[in-house]
Amino acid sequence: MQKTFVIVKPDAVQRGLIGEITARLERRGLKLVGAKFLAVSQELAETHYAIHKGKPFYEGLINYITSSPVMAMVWEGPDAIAAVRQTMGATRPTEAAPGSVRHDFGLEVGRNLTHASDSPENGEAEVNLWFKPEELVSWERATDAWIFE
Ligand code: D4T
Repeated sequence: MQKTFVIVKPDAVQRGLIGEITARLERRGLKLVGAKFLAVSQELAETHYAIHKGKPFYEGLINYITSSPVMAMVWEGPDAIAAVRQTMGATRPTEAAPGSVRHDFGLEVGRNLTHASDSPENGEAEVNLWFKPEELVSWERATDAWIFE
């Protein structure tokens, strides 16, 4: 089973969308295995977005993610990385598929509501960056057999 890392970003938290976004992932059948509500430090933001350092939008991105609390989560499921990115929609809300989170709630790439890991390697690295092993919960869900083949 694959794990993926999700952030409900400051704009989505401020807009009261933690429940809406979480509900969409739950409804899809993904399983929550870790969650925490936190203020992102400058250091954590810079490590998480290290790949974007030097790009024109980098400073704005760091300011945005550290501006207000976020909800960080780990979700599990078959092909969870692809499934969650599909639920979130394309990075630019105006390119996101109708019905996706970014389409339904967003307009601008710099206020795109969520983050979701984009590869198994990044997923693993991001889970390890944001969560200690003991903060992840391995659990049996009563509906697993009706969702996972
Ligand atoms: P995140 O990482 O936030 O889930 O976004 P994506 O994985 O969908 O997209 P990304 O890594 O390409 O971009 C990271 C982050 O930077 C912001 N951004 C991106 C921006 O403000 N302007 C831009 O032109 C781009 C490409 C949005 C997401």
